[in-house]
Amino acid sequence: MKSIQFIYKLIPIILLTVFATSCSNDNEDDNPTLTSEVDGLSKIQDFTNANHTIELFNKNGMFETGYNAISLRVKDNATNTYLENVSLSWMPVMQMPTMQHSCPKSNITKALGKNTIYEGFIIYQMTNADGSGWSLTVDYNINGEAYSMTETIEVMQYENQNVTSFMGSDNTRYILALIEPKNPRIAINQMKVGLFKMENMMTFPVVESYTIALDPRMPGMGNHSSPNNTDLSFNSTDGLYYGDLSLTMTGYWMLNLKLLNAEDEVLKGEDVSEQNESSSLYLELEF
Ligand SMILES: [Cu+2]
Repeated sequence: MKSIQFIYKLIPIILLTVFATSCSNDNEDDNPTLTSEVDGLSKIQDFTNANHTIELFNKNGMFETGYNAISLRVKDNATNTYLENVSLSWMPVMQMPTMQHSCPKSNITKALGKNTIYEGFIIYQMTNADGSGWSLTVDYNINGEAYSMTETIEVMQYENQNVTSFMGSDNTRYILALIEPKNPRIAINQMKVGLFKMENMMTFPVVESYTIALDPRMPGMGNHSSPNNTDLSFNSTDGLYYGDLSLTMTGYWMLNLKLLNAEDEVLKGEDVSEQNESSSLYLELEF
């Protein structure tokens, strides 16, 4: 009797093992634990040289203008294994008719709780209509040995203005990008924004300790606002700006903004009023 009970208890474990094994066999990778580290992510592109393949992933499987959270892993082509001790950095470059420039980007760090996944973000402030213009260089170091790969990438134009590049009254060029809400709801949403200044064509450091005043409006509905919004303030932990965004209904919202420096001087943007429908500094959101 006891042994039969034992077998019954074992059945779900046996089924689970068979299921998990058959699942991983369907996958191109032999090791099921490595495969699971990219669950929920879609491949954007592979960068390949004789030694390694760098695999780039995000949620949508493509680069778009605005904020891109990106996951990477590095495969040793000879052993077909993913490497756990790589230091990586990257440099996106857009080739324009008369010059080239980069864009805001983070460092690349090991993803929390993962063995083979590295992550960071890139904020593409523009692209060509056909997605062309950008290349990405990834420099990486394995056991003291330096490598580099450069590939052409495709950056598609996102449908709404989720990033904006503008000149402040202080003669500094800034880039402002919407990061959250990713999935807006009828509620008070956490709004998260990245603010960078264009120090030169290739360098875009984080701007600290400014304030971003927020006035969301629905232009299609008498330009009404919403209650309980808060201005965005700087968070020194992650270098991004946070505030409350109140969305009272679905549809198209214009997030009117004003950028104020640490001395509370307005660098860009205007108040919305009866006479002035919108700010010259804004982001868009539709849900
Ligand atoms: Cu450009």
